Amino acid sequence: MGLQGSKPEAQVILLGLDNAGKSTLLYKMKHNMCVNTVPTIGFNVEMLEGRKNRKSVAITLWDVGGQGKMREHWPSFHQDAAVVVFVVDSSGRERLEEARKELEKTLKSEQLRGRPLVLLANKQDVNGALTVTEIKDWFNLRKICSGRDWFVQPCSASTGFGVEEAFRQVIQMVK
Ligand code: G3D
Repeated sequence: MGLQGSKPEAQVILLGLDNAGKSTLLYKMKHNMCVNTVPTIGFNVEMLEGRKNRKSVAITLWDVGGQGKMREHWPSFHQDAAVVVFVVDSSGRERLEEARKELEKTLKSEQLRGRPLVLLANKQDVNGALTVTEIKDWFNLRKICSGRDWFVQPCSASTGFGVEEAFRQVIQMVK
């Protein structure tokens, strides 16, 4: 699946625990506006276009549901993914360990070997949200991302802070 035409195309998967803000981010990137979301059952998909080296790049962004049962299906989305985007609720310290385990498991997937990771430290608008440095340390990113490009982008899907930069990072990571 992809956009028609001669533009380079890439599949990007948007992963993260339920409630991390994946759907809100997807629609913020797409429409640059806030929408009310409902928990993702199955997946949402959007086709977006960005520019890299003055060329147009089309990406298909798959928002795979983060609820327990759906996580079993994440591997079926791995094969064609050019970039992995992992969304973290930076304000929800009590679920960080669960998120860390899921990210580690995802990065161990053979099909994702060497694929770049963009970690979105979402919900930065919430008081007390973890900073990028805290997130990098908590997730031990230098270690678990050895052998792949990675980047942490602070953002807020609610206010739009960092969302454009996040999208630009994703486009830059597409090979
Ligand atoms: P998911 O797709 O990862 O499951 P959603 O997550 O996009 O459905 O978002 C889960 C909840 O977090 C939603 O709130 C949404 O509005 C909120 N949210 C998403 N991003 C942000 C953010 O950057 N800041 C804040 N403060 N909230 C955010 P509800 O109340 O609708 O469940």
